[in-house]
Amino acid sequence: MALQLQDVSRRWRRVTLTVAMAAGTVALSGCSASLTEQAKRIGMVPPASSRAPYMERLWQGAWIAAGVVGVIVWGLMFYAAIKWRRKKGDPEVPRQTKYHLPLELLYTLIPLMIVGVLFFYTVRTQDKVLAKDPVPQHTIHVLGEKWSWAFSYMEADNPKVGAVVHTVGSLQQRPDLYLPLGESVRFNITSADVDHSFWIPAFYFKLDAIPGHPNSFDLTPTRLGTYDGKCAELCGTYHSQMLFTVHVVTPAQYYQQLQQLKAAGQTGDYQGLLAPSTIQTANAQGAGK
Ligand SMILES: [Cu+2]
Repeated sequence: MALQLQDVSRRWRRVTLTVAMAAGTVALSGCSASLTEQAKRIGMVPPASSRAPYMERLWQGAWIAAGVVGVIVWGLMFYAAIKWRRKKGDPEVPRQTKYHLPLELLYTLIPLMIVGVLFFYTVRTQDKVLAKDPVPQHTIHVLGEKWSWAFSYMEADNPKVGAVVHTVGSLQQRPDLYLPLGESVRFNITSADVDHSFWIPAFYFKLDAIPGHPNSFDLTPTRLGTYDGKCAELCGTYHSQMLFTVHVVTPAQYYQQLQQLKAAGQTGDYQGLLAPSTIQTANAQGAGK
């Protein structure tokens, strides 16, 4: 009897161990897959826009270039420090070399080459990221205003909405920006007062909101979800609270949200709380900047 009980307990231990190992393997493999992905992105959040992959590749390339330069520089430093360390009988000060022309040319040309390569890839990426969609499916006007954001959806010609509708945020109420998954959106960005910067980290995109100087970019949201948006330009006292929430939803949910705004009477292209004369005075005084 005692032997039988021992057998059962041993079997149970084996079963428990097997289940624990299987669970551990599953947990670790899941963990390592997401860790591998995170490591590949070198600290960036998972991308959620059609323009993000270009930025991601530039980011990875810049780190690889920095890594290669770092390894070569550290290698040369350690090599020189070890090979030419002071030995017995060496003079107090080693031989001084000045005006070594080939060497000076080399360390002028190498940084120029590095800057040239980085410049080439930056311009190439910028062209792709800023490329305009010939016919964007949606246009949204973004207005930065101390200290929140307003979003006007230009859907007057779209029979599914039939009006321009808007959302206005405030310090007390963080605004929501709704975007349809897989449909191209043009953002026209401006400011009612000082310089702000419209930034959605998950889209790998930000652009300045400058009073009197509209900026514009196009992209297509590629992943459903809720993302943080923020102001990336130190614009004044409550800059850190200039936050908004981005919802990438299905086109049906997008139209539903816009219909709700229309029903609530939030129609028209929102121009800001400040009258133009106030804006000019504020700009002349350089308020908050
Ligand atoms: Cu701001």
